[in-house]
Amino acid sequence: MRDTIFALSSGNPPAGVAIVRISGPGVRFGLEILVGHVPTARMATFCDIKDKNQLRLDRGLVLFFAAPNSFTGEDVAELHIHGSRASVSAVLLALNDLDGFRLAEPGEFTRRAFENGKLDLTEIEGLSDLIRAETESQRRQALLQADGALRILYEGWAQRLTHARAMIEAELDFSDEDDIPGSVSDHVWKDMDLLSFEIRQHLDSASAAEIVREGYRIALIGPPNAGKSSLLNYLSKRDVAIVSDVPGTTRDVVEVRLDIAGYLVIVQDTAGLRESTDQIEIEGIRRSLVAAEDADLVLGLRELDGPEYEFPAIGNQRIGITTKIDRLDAPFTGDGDSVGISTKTGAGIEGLLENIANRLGELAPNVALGLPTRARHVDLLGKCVASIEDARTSKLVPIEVRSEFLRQAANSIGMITGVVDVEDLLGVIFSEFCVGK
Ligand SMILES: Nc1nc2c(ncn2[C@@H]2O[C@H](COP(=O)(O)OP(=O)(O)OP(=O)(O)O)[C@@H](O)[C@H]2O)c(=O)[nH]1
Ligand SMILES: [Mg+2]
Repeated sequence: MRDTIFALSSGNPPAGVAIVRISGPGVRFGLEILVGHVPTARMATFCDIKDKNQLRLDRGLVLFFAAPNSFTGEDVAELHIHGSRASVSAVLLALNDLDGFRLAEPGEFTRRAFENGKLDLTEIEGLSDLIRAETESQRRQALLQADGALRILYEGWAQRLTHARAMIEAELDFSDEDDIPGSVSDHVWKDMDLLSFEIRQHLDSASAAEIVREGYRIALIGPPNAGKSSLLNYLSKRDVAIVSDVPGTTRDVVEVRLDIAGYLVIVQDTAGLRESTDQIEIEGIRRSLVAAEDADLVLGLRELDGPEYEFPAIGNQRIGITTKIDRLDAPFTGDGDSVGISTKTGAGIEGLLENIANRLGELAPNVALGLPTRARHVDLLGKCVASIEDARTSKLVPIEVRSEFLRQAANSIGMITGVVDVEDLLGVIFSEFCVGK
């Protein structure tokens, strides 16, 4: 018989309440021992919780979910106990004493849910993202995916591929007879053309999804003493990086995670760019350039009236910034199209943040849909499109071969949702979870 697994599913003690979750064939037996009976399914019941020697450990709400109507699809119980270290460990020890019970491995509850067909892989990934979400946009994207936005989309695509193959096979079977109109096959290939277009369009939004999930990367770039570290400290409201008037203060890339307009933004402070003979500084500068290369947005900082400076041509998008505008007696009126700021007075920084928020807002229309959030989705969808294109364009090969290409396309989608054998992937996906999920 399968083990019955248990774990603390809520956060680390101490807390007001802690939730211990139990799943498996031994749940009813465990409840008989711990609370003296199996409570009515889905009804919160206030109970004393005792160990197998009838020693009272705690009291709290107990919930029972009968299979298959539970998160895992097995019998499940939740014990809502006091969230102290001692209460939690007493209850976990008591559970461990029961025959066939053991502590769950990370992600094991979710794995059982997958094995029992409760969730597909994209929903599990959504759940994993939801548990880690730090910002509004991450929460929205993850919730959508956990609710099945991608599953429904991908299952629909897989069905169209299956349908197309069925039509092709039918044509094969009846090809001797003249009563299969050519328009059936026309219809099939038209739909495959459309499907390939839809998937490619969906793939176009992968970078927006990645920015939401992984964060929008901003690199602060510029000559020494431009005020890069001062800006990082100002934005993070902390003394994260060392600020000094010695040029070449920053060497390592220092990063902070901020929430701007509900998006996760990762701001990276970098070493000032200049010619140098110092080995450590040269390495720092190399890292600055890598950060700029990888950034979604580069802020090019230069101090007011500072020496002329030619920015290296790197980075996707860039905003030029003139710093230390507090040194002016008059308001900053502009220097080309650069934005003026001062970390001494805060001047111009509100406007800079709005500028960034607007750029992030341009991603938002996409984010309302289910997007491919992981490299493996993008990878497999790319393979799917390639197979559909092979099927569509290989007009000289036997129709069976074209049908086989469509089978491969459906297979790629099946690997995303997990209906096709993906044993080697499962370990990776479930290891993202903590114990108790
Ligand atoms: N007046 C004024 N001084 C500033 C401002 N921002 C930074 N400074 C000063 O400029 C000097 C350099 O600032 P940093 O933030 O260390 O400059 P950096 O670009 O990180 O320099 P490196 O790390 O050497 O590349 C420090 O003395 C800061 O106090 C500002 O807005 N106004
Ligand atoms: Mg610095």
